[in-house]
Amino acid sequence: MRSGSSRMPVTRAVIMACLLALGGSAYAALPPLIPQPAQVHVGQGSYVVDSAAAIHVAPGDAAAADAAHYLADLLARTRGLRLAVREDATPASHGGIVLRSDAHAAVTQAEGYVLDVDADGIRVVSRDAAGLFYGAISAWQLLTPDTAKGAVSVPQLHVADWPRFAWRGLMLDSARHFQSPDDIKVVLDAMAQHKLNVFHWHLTDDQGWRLQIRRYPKLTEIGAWRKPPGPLSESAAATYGGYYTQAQVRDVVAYAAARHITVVPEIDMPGHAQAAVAAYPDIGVTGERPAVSIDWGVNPYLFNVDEHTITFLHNVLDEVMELFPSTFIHVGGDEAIKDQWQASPAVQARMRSLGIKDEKALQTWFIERMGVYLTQHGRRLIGWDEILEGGLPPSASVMSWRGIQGAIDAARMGHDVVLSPAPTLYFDNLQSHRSDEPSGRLGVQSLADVYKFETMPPQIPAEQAKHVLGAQANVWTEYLTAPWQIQHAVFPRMDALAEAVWTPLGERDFGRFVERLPAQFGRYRLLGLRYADSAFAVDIEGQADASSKDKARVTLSTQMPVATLRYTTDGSTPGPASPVYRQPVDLPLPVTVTAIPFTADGRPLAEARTQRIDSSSLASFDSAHLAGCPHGDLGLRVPLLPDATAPAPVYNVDVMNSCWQIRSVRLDGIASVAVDGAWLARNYGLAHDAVKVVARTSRTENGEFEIHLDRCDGPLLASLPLPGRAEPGTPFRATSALSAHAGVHDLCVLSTAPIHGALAAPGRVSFGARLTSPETP
Ligand code: TNX
Repeated sequence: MRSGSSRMPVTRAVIMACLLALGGSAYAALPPLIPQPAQVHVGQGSYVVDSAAAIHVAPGDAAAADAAHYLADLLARTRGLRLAVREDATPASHGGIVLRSDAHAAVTQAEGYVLDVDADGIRVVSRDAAGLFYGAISAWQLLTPDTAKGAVSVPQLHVADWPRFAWRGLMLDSARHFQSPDDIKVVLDAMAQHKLNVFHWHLTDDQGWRLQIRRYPKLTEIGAWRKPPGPLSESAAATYGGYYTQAQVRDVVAYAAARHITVVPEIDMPGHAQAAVAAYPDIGVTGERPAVSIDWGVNPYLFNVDEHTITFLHNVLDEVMELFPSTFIHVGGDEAIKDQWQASPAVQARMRSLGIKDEKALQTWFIERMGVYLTQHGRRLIGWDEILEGGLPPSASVMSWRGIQGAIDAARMGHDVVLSPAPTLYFDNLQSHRSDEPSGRLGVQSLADVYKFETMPPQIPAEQAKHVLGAQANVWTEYLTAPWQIQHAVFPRMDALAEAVWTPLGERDFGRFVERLPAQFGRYRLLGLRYADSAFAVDIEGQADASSKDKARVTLSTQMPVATLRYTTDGSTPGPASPVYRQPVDLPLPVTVTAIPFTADGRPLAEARTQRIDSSSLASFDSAHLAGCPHGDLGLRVPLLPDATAPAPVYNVDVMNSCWQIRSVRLDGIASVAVDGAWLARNYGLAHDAVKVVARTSRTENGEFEIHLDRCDGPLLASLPLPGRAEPGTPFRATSALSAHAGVHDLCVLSTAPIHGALAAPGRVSFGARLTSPETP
């Protein structure tokens, strides 16, 4: 259907008016495209697409047909627009949407495209299939500026777009927790919709071998299953695991390819090998058969360095290469502590006979045996930056994760590199301190932190810049146990990542990015993706009033600045007429505060959050307020059991130091404390760091929670003996009287429980008047 601004028939004008009322042209100034294209020029007038429009492709233009069908399907699912895909001899003469492969398209860069919207319709042209696909994705975004259904008006515009980097990736760890092929496909679709093109699939680790290898069936018969810690650990039903059959892998690889995504498999070696060694002890160093690990972190099991093991791994790589057409094959190389190699006379003898000076150099030799093998088969090896340590294997490309130094060093030496530095691009990090944030690492990496990431390290000289292939985010899944948690961790930080790898540096602008986000959030809702609204969700904090027990000072805040916060105090959902929050308000108790953040044009940016504030909630502190102590380095938010998938409960722990701080507690009138806590599994491989775990002397059999005034070495206010150490996953409540103090104080909670066996963690600390009636949250 055509419509120019000048020749719009009356019925169209009516539709347009409705669209305007619905916010259909809200983006006239800022097309809702993520990632922001290289060039956008918005013109005058608009074009309306309704269900009478078709998507036109030339006969024989397979790339256009593929992109057209993907677009048609997306539009049907999200906008309710069912557009026919038509093969027309002369598609350029039609209105509607035209997709066309064109060797002379004005954008010459690989994966680039040109998109025009004018009075005649929407046209996308590209020199390659990926570009056409990305143009179709941009068209979809232009047609979904909001969550309304049906006809949509698109402003006239011209887009010329191409990616800044060739490697635009996401790594997913399917070893620590397993995702079904359907869950993986959800991730692949979302990647494609963000113009990301490399899916790095972490398929093997200490906790599971997830890839069927025909020649070595025990890798999955044994290596894909583990016995989780917890009350049911002895029952067969508690076995955790899963693996991908070769047929499923082919299906996933084809699904990705249809979306212009390359799947880069990772077979981790020589460390993170425990599941493989559990399946075939003869490829391990000690000859003993370990269990498939249930401990996250660093485990000691390495592959052997004898020819038998090298051949075994070459045979595995044969099947890997058969399944994955990717040029790059990832062989891990990370976190391989060398204890087993050092302790083994056979490995030491082999090292000497090879003339290799130490175990780091032995790892280089080991990796290079894989690199040469892959090169012989026309592939390229990539590994984590530890492969630099013993001298960089000549054939290797480097994925740098321990900051960016590995990338700088390797690029200077002329090797290709991909950046995925921790902590910024580690999406297992929480994105806010909110108590409704699910499990993950406690080092918060907000949406803004990810947006600030710059892929090209300035230390890399211009002539070596070509070695920076791009960047990826890594989704490690120790604490992301279910697909919804992966989605929460990935969206919307994937939007920030997409701009880091696609958008020209000069076009990146966080403020304008945030303005384009509401439309993207709408698409997430239409697609049923469980995105995080953490950056905008309202924190509702009550502060006890010193002079009166009957009121509290309530502060509303958000991580990102937002145009308007509206709130209610009667339990209703805030709307356009609700009070606007400007500064902390004193409210009579009890009160239920509900708040929603809005954009300048009145669109909600987050789900409503509600908080009941009364005298007991003012004296009760949950995971948002139980911060770790200085110098603890392994801060985590964990579920009750390592494989639990429920959103709650979660517990903040620091595996290295069982210490928590609570800020600004009013102690006037407080005479008791209750801690709702749990015994958690201590399933962490700490390797050489195990000696650094802080141990404290306990006074009672199971240890206690000690509460100290002001500082962790301050006066002891209360000591709460911990109940009998049951199985991990057991919640408990510990209570105690508390010595009287006045005023507002910081408090420190210490656990004196033994550092072996289950780990005690507080989930909520509540203060009350008398011990006989500890306040319940
Ligand atoms: C380090 S990053 C690892 C992984 C963990 C990750 C997060 C890297 C190459 N190795 O084994 O999953 O930290 O805990």
